[in-house]
Amino acid sequence: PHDPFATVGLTYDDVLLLPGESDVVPSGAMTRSRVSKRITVEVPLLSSAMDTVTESRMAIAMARQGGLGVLHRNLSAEDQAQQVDLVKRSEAGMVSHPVTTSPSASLQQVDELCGRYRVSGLPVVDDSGVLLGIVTNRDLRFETDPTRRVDEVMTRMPLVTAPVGTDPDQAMALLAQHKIEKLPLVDADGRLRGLITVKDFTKADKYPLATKDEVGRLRVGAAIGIFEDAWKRAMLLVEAGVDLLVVDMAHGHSRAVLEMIARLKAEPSVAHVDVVGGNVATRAAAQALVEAGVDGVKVGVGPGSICTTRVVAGVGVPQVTAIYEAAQACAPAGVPVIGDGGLQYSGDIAKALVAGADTVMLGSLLAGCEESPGELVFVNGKQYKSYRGMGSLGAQQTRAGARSFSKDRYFQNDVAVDDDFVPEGVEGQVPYRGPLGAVAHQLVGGLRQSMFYVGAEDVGQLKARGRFVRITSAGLKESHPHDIRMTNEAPNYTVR
Ligand code: RVP
Repeated sequence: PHDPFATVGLTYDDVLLLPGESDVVPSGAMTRSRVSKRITVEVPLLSSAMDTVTESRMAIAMARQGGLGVLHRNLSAEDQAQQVDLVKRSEAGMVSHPVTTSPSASLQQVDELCGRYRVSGLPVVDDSGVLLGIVTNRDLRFETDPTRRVDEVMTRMPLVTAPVGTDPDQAMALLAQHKIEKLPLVDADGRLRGLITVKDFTKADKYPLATKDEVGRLRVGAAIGIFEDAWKRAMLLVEAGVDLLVVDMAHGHSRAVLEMIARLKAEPSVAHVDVVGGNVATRAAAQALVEAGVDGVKVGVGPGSICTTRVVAGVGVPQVTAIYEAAQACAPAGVPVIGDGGLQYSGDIAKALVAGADTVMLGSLLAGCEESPGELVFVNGKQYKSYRGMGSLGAQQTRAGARSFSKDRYFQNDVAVDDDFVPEGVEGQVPYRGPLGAVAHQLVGGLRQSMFYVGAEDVGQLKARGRFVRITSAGLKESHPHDIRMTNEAPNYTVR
């Protein structure tokens, strides 16, 4: 018979990891994991597809740190694809499709392009792609007239170039020998085929863990929906070079989501892109996504810090149980699980992995970073950044302003007026945290400490060896600093 009280739901604050015998030192712990079937990350952290968390700047920063950003979809498909493009061109061993300019362009246009792509110069090509010269900050430094033409100031051929296929060591030697910063790669007909820059080498040294594709470009994910425009959006994102599509709905266990996934997996032009589906919180839902052919399953119904689904609809599953249940369906099929939402502290990352997740997705923990969209606000002398749910009224209003191209994650795309909208999220602020690098350092450092305590050299061992102890509210109180007046917050601990 139907038993409505079948399971107990536990979340991060209900459990702790048991310490286990350990020969592992934190610095020796390996945090590599899988986001989806074909995408590996050195750091198992993803940034949420939210308009106060992930645009191109955050996605670039996340990939550099060894994680992955998932671009939000509260903007036009064209703008979202443009952000994919920005990430893919940002840094690489080699830029295969460098941004270029033409001899007749104005210096002002060059300046705008350089600013948009954060580059210091552009190769100049003719209509058929033949390299004519290069215009860099050296050529521009003493120019005062922005209307001058590129061909009046550019450094002309012959330039130092290299053939397609030049390896990084040879390229570096050429850059050093000629004391130049950019090395265009050309084919036998003199057409520009790529660009290698000094900056890319220094970045490679600076970000050894960076998440990169086969040709050395940073990886990026992007969220899409299920309504009419979603297919077109997906195709634009794929064209722009996206690595991961996330069919991102509040209720992933629905026919439209499963159909969208199956359709994407059947599309030849998407074959090289992994497709994640979500969000789900039960074993049956995860099983349905697996059967639809997903490369990854995103778990979380209601755990988010800004989410009100569990009180508005009374629906959800506490996140540790939700991850555990989903993993029961995903692990046997070799489909990675993303634990999305509800993480408050670095210790929650290891708890998610032990419960069955392969990576976690973070919103509130990253919204305060310099790289997240939005301005700093001052409140009583402290710095904050705004953070809001994608199901909040504010996010809905942004969406309504762009009604024609973006549809709702909460299945309310027909709602025209604010008064009719039933929000499932709130708007707020989080403390400013500075650059992602420092924040990620604390989060990954915490995970390494977890692995040390559990005695796990890598994520596989963490999953295999990790055991939970259930705690009570007295145990939770004991876990946090208590019975003192805190005089100094730590970089990884603030009172909420
Ligand atoms: P958190 O990290 O706890 O801030 O949660 C972030 C997650 O919350 C997102 O990745 C998303 O799955 C979910 N979310 C986003 N908007 C809303 C909402 O408005 N309810 N929820």
